[in-house]
Amino acid sequence: MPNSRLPPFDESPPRPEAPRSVYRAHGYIGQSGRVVRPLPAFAADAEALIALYRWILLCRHFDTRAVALQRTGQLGTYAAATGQEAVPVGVAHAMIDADVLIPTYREAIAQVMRGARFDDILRYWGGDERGADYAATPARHDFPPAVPIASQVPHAAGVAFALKHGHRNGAAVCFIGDGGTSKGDFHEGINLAGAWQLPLVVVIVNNQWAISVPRRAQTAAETLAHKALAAGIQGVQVDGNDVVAVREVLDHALRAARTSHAPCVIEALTYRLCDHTTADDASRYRSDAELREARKHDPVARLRTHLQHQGLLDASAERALEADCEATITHAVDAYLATPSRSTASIFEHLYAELPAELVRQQARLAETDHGP
Ligand SMILES: Cc1ncc(C[n+]2csc(CCOP(=O)(O)OP(=O)(O)O)c2C)c(N)n1
Repeated sequence: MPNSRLPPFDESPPRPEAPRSVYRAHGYIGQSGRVVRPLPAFAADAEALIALYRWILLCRHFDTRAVALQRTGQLGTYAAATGQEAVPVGVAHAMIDADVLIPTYREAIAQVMRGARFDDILRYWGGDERGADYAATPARHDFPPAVPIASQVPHAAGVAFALKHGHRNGAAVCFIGDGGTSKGDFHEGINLAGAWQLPLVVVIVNNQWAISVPRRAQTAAETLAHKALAAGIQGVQVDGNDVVAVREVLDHALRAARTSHAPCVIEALTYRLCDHTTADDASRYRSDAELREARKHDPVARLRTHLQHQGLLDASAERALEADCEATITHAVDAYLATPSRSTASIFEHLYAELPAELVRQQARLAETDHGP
């Protein structure tokens, strides 16, 4: 018996013709810091460019301090973004409040740009759940970092579904690493976005390494953006060390997602200049020569050189900016270190609205044996 409640196939929503190839987005600021193509309108504004530079610089300062805190036993572990800062900064800069950010463990700066605080991020990595409880919007309606690899992509498709069917003018923006695109969850999430035409933008941060596994050993796909084609959605490659290009590509993708629910996969080409996390030693699997070569593409140096060439950043302005970043991060570190620790029992507080029986048992057992911090 056919199920009369299911619509006949020809009533499914019309879909745009599926893309047949990926496209490579234009670059704007070349490796030498010179403009290689007229800048898009937003970047013609000197203040906007300086603001982007400040975020990129803040990210680098924060990472340096967070790693130092871990090395001195004051932070659990940490995943720095050194070398790939232009991706999260360009992405978050293009987002509007109605969008929803679904980050991994390496996009702290994007979270901060959306209202999380640096001291929240430190609390999170220090093992304190309060570090994922952001007070300010839009960070408050965003997701906390996903540590399981790729599980966030189906979640993001669900967010995009809710945005579309709740008639909200926003898109879901999901980050994933190059290694994460080998996982089934990635394909499942983008497949759903294509089938249901969801306002989902997936940003693949291709930093070339999944811990010790290089991109070339990970997949035979020509580019990671090509993986979008199997889902019937557009794949785009962009120079992830050119913050203007990242910002511009995201702006287009987000507008299309918000206005016509067109999903998109964007592969941002960049490089992780640091260890995978503070628990890693990248020199065990990566050559010095490769690292030296990658340093020539450093996004911080590229934007700084560009600003200097344009006469937008002289030595004293740069010193002031560096001092400002250092003071901001010091303030956050002080707030983190001054946070009173919580009782061990608090580990039960943020998991469930109602604790399952087994956890109730464990909680009672802890109460019998725990004699305070
Ligand atoms: C489901 C799952 N499997 C394995 C791991 C262990 N793990 C942590 S990071 C990582 C590699 C991730 O590489 P990539 O996706 O390229 O992201 P990157 O860390 O380079 O930003 C792995 C396998 C995990 N966190 N989750």
